[in-house]
Parts: sequence; structure tokens; C-alpha cells
Amino acid sequence: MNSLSRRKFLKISGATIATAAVLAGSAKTFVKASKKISERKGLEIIPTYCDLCFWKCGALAYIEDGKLWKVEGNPADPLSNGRLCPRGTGGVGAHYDPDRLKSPLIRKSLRGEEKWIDVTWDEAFDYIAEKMIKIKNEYGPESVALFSHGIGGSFLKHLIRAYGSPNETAPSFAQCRGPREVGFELTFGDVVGSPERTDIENTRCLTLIGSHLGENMHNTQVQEFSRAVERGASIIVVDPRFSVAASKAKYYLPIKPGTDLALLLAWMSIIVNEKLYDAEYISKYGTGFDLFVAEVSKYTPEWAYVETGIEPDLIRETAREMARYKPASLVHPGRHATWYGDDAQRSRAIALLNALLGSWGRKGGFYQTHSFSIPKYPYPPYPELKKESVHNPNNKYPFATGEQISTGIREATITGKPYPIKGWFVYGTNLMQALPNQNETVEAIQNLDLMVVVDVIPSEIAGWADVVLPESVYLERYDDLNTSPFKEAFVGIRQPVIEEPNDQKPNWWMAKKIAEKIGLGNYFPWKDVEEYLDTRLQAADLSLQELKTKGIIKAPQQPIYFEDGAEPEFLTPSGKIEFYSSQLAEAGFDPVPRYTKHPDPPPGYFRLIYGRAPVHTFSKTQSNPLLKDMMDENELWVNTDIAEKYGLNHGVYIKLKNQDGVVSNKIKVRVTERIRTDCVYMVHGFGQKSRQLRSTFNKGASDSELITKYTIDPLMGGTAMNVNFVTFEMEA
Ligand SMILES: Nc1nc2c(c(=O)[nH]1)N[C@H]1C(S)=C(S)[C@@H](COP(=O)(O)OP(=O)(O)OC[C@H]3O[C@@H](n4cnc5c(=O)[nH]c(N)nc54)[C@H](O)[C@@H]3O)O[C@H]1N2
Ligand SMILES: Nc1nc2c(c(=O)[nH]1)N[C@H]1C(S)=C(S)[C@@H](COP(=O)(O)OP(=O)(O)OC[C@H]3O[C@@H](n4cnc5c(=O)[nH]c(N)nc54)[C@H](O)[C@@H]3O)O[C@H]1N2
Ligand code: SF4
Ligand SMILES: [Mo]
Repeated sequence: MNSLSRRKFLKISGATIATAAVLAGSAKTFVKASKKISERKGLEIIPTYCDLCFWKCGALAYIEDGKLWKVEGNPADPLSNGRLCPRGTGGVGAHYDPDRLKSPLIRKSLRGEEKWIDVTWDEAFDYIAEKMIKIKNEYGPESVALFSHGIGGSFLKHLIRAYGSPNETAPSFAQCRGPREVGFELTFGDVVGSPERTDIENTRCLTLIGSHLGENMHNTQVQEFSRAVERGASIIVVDPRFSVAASKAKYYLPIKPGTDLALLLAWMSIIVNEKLYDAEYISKYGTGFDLFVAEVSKYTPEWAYVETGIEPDLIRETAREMARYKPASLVHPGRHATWYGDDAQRSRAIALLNALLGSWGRKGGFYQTHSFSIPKYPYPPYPELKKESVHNPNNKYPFATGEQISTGIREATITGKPYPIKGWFVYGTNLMQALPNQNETVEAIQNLDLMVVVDVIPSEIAGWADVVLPESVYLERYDDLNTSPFKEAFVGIRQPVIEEPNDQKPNWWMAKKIAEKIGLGNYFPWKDVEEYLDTRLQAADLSLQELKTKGIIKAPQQPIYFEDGAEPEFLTPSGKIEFYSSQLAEAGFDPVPRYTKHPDPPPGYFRLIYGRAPVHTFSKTQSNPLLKDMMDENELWVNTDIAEKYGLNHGVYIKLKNQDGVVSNKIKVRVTERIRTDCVYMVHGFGQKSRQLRSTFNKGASDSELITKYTIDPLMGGTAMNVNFVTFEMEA
């Protein structure tokens, strides 16, 4: 795209950028303002950490006359740096959501019909306990699985382990960052992790491949990104859609979807052929470089042009640009990496490109993380496992990790192999939206003897449960300590700032009560969660009281870059950065990534791509009254030429039909030049089908419903979801 049309796009995208600017208040003003405020009578400011997404930003909750007033960033917290993202600021709405679950429910008709009887907690636990004991006797404890997302699942994990099951999983791995972690681990011997160890703060050149920072609102990264833009760092954005990040870029590459590996290989060939790499770093830390060079040097920009649609000169220029700033040149690893099925290899190519630039372990690249070490609670040992998890039978995906494959557990629930799965606990994950192919999820659920969902609202997945347990929202409960790996080690606390409005209860209480009912009370020896937290903190010479007051306690700074004394350690088999991977070769995979071509949409069809909106998290915030006000349905981005060809006007509602004949809800058309002609785009999380969530029912369309097809990554079992094609259904 030339600079003129980029300016035009900039104007168009002004509204979206304004949302990103919500972050712009300064911490200093905050401290001043909060002093004045704290003189007000009846005002209490309580530190906690946010749960509107899983980034865990440190926050301050303001309670005035016993009412929750607002939530802001905690200036002492390194993740939020005193500022929350728009979702975090809307945290208050989670407490006041009128659609919240109010009491435990037991199903009274067929699964999925959403008909319930209100029960007491004791009745709900009796029901669960009876089924858990029955499943244990008939099939063994391994036949109960846990799906969870977020730190709130940790006490249920403990319960499931104490019960004797190895099956615990989270769709936030094999449907999200799993392939990326495997690609990086194969190369550097370590994962990128969460929060990402990306030093955007200090980078001089940032390359974003589909990472739509600014719409993807992970707070620390977005703050660092806006400062990098202000500093004049060079930004390169690769995306079939002109994202908010693209509007800040020096170079925008509107790539044909699914061809990123071609671009990455061509970039590496230029850097190798023109000897633009960090030779000293590579000879010190790398291995297999010659074999790597022999493989990648054949991918010319002219070849890549045919695949990607990106002009060869632009490929050359951007490769030279990123090399110019090495090692402070960061090719962002992305996060939601499950795109096309060769994702671990694509992520490995991103890792290798960073290795050429010498950015791993370097300032402005990937820093070395530190986390606060707090001993675990001294629980009795778990029972010995008699069976392995069902997530990856016969090690079908040899590079699968300890973070289990959710669709593998779903598959075993459908087939009963390698052994039957008869119970599901689902905590904080809406499996109807998070897993591809909803029919398979329903088929699995129909095979269960027990399906328990812990949620705060009557979510779609709650609609399929036998028992629904209403949880307190994060502002009403304690959770485990936050010791996320970051630039500096810290510990953060989540604590109740306000009481539950009805009969909701925290997860730790549910886990303890269920354990007691099934004879596992000895695994929950503490009286309450405060005793649990204090025991852990005291073992690290801290106290609960101190942490409750401060919200955050930091450890002394340690070096985070090789140049400052951080110890380079590569936990690969060779102990080096593996430009050529013998592990992959031995397992029958490409030791250096090779290009794989993905099918194009058939005539009349468009690739369905999807992403994030700044004010929502997946499918979990749509009913939050504050966030709903800002966005209550999603739109379908359609290129201007395509809209004209199909007679689609801006603002009309249409339906989409996918390659398998599945028809979506109606969705509003957004005619825009900001997307290529071969794909359409929508924000994930809408089109929800829970009738009890009155405010979100059928609002917008669901990408998940249209994702009936998925391609599995042969290395690690991640499920790629950008492989579905849709056409327009006009008669909406
Ligand atoms: N506000 C908000 N922020 C969030 C979240 C949220 O729910 N809400 N979720 C968080 C989580 S868990 C994750 S994993 C991240 C996800 O966010 P990211 O990892 O940044 O992005 P993805 O979801 O992978 O990709 C979406 C972008 O990729 C582009 N894209 C689609 N296909 C292709 C392709 O073939 N090639 C290229 N180069 N680009 C393509 C889309 O146009 C879109 O801009 O966001 C995080 N941040
Ligand atoms: N089609 C499609 N599928 C995707 C993605 C996509 O973009 N498109 N993104 C993928 C990615 S990157 C990720 S990380 C995963 C995320 O997938 P999930 O983690 O499943 O995300 P959500 O769909 O938001 O489900 C969160 C659920 O937790 C509930 N909840 C909210 N707060 C609480 C609480 O305090 N306690 C309890 N117990 N429950 C709570 C919400 O009501 C909701 O039902 O999805 C993956 N799947
Ligand atoms: S990124 Fe936003 S929603 Fe996520 S924890 Fe931080 S403030 Fe909360
Ligand atoms: Mo994710």
C-alpha cells in the first residue's frame, strides 16, 4: 500500500485508535487525584488484580459507602503501571451484571434445554459427590476431566489431582499459544510464556505478524507499543487487514492469508544471503547454521511474491530494515498462533528469524524473566496415577507438552478410547466458543454422566451442564497469588473488595466442600483461603496482612539481558540455539521449516478470519453492562470491491454460510478498504446462544459456530481455525 492510501486508512481508523488512547492517563496524575479522593469519608481503596482477561494487571478498587465505585490501575504494579485497559476499567460491570447466576442450579430437562431447578449448595454438592464416587468405582478416577482457564481454576485442579485424575486442560493452550511455545522451545529451549517476554519498551524495530496490538489489548504490551510508536521505533505490520497496529506502521504488508511462512523464509534468505545477521551471536550460541543456510537461501522474494502477494522489493526493504536495528529488533511471536495447521513450524520460523537478528536475551528483543519464588502449600502427596492422560494417545503428537490438548480429551470423551471419560468439570471457559466444531463438543457432552460448570453468568457452556455452580466475581473473592514471570519478580494478591450480591461462592470454597463430601478433606487442611495464602506467604518470609495492604510486593531487580549479566542458557538437546533441529529430523519432521501451501477459498467463498475488540474478552464480557454499552454486536468486515460486486451496503445485515453448510446469525456488514478481497473478518465472542443471557442472546455472529473445520498441527496437536470459508446469505 502506498503512503497516500495509508493516510486515508489512518483517518478511517481514527475511532478505533481513540479506544487505544484510553490508556493515556499518567500515573502521576493518578497518585495526586487519589490523595484528594482518599480524604473523602467512607471511601476505601483496596488493591487486587484484574480478571477481565488473564493478564492479571494490578488494580485498585474504590469502595464508597459500601458500594463499588470504580477500578483503576495500581501504580505499584509492573503489569498495569497504574493504568488498566478499557476492559479492566469496566470491571465494575462484572459485579453489577444483572444476568449473573444467583444460586446453584440442577438440570431438570434434557441437556442444553437450559431448564433448571434452584438448589442449595449442599444439594448441588451431594449430586456432584454421588456421581464422582460412582464414576470412580465404575471407571476409575481418571475418567473425570477438568477444563479450565485462569488462576481461579487452581483449587479445582488440586481437587482433580487429589481425586486421582491426570486429565486437566485449558483451551488457552492448544487453541491459542501452544504452537508458538513449541516452535520457540524447539529453537531456544524455552517458551515465550505469558506475559510475553517481549521487550517492546526498548525495541528499535517491531515486526508484528498478525499480532493486532491495540485491538488485542494486553495492557503492558499496548502501553509499551504506544511508547515505541511515540519514540519513533520502526514498525512493520503484516496482516491481511489494515489493523490499528498497521495504522501506526512504517511498512504495512497486506499479506494473502495463510502464506506467512513464505514471507518468513524469504526474509531469512535475504538476511542470510546479504549477511545481515548477527554473526558473533550465532557463532557463540547457535548450532546447525550451515544446514539452515542451505535450506532457507533458496526462498527468493520473487518466489514469495507469488505466494504472499507482497512485492519483492518490499520484502527486501523490510528484511533490511529489521536487520538494521539488530539486536534491538523484535519480531513479535504473536499469541493466538493456531491458524493453518503448520503453526509450530511457522512459529519456529519466527524464532529463527529472531535468532538471526540476535534478539533473544537482548535489550529490545526478548528479555529473561524472573518470578517471585513462593513455596507451594505443603499438601499430602497426590495418589499415584494408574493411567496416563487421554489427551495425546500413543504420543501421536510427539512435541505436545504437559499443557494438554483440549480437543484430545474431547475426542476421548466421544470415542471412549483409550478409556472412557465420564465427568467434566468446566471452570471459566466457554467451550462452545473456545473449541472448534461445536457439534463435537455437544457429542462429547452427551456421553457424560456428570457435567459441572462453574461460571459467573449463564454462559452457553453452562446451558449444557447438569449442575451449574455460580461463582463470586473476581472483586468478591480471593484467588491464588500472582507470581507471573516478568522483567522483575513480584507477587500480587487478589482479594475481595465487595460482597457477593446473592448466593455466589468462591472457587476455593467449592473445591474444599466437594473434597470433604468425597472423603478427600485431608487435601484441604486449611480452614479458609486466608490461612492457605498466609501459610504460603510466611514460607517466603512475607505475610498476608502486608500483601493485602500493598497489593504488590517486588523482589530486587536482577539482570534481564545477556549484556547485563543474565546467564544465557539454552535448554535444547545441544545446549545451543538450534538452527537445524535434530529432534525434529529424528521424529520425521522438517528440521528447518519448509513452506506448505494451504488451500484457497473456492470461487464465491472468502476465508473467515477473526480477532479481538479492545473492549471485550473472548465471549466472557458481552453481557457486562459497561462494556456492552461500548460494543454490543460484532460486524463483518467486507472489502469495498467485494461489497459492490455482491450488492452489499454498509450497515445491512446478512448471514454467512460456511463450506459445510452451517449458517450463522445475522451480522452487520462493514464495508471497508481495510481488508483484502479474499477474506472477511469478525470479532470473536459474539453470536451467543444462551437464552438466559438475555442481553447478549443472538447479538452478532459467532466465528466459532462457522469454524466446523480445523486442521491439527502434526507436531503438537494445536487446532488451526483460520481454515474455514464462508459465502454470503442475502435473504436475512
Ligand atoms: N481486547 C482483547 N485483547 C485480547 C484478548 C481479548 O479477548 N480481548 N485476548 C488475548 C488473547 S488470549 C490472545 S491469544 C490475543 C490474540 O491476539 P493476537 O495474537 O494479536 O492475534 P490473532 O488473534 O492471532 O490474530 C488476529 C489478527 O491476525 C490477522 N490475520 C488473520 N489471518 C492472518 C494471516 O494469515 N496472516 C497474518 N499475518 N495475519 C492474519 C487478523 O486480521 C487480525 O488482525 O489477544 C489477547 N488480547
Ligand atoms: N473461534 C475461536 N475460538 C477461539 C478463539 C478465537 O478467537 N476464535 N480464541 C482462542 C484463544 S486465543 C483462547 S485464549 C481461548 C479462550 O477461551 P475461554 O477461556 O474459554 O474464553 P471465553 O469464551 O471467554 O470463556 C470464559 C468463560 O469464563 C466465564 N467467566 C468469566 N469470569 C469468571 C469467573 O470469575 N469465574 C468463573 N468460574 N467463570 C468466569 C465466562 O462467563 C465464560 O463463560 O479461546 C480460543 N478459541
Ligand atoms: S489487560 Fe485489561 S482486562 Fe486484562 S488484566 Fe489487564 S486491565 Fe484487566
Ligand atoms: Mo489466547
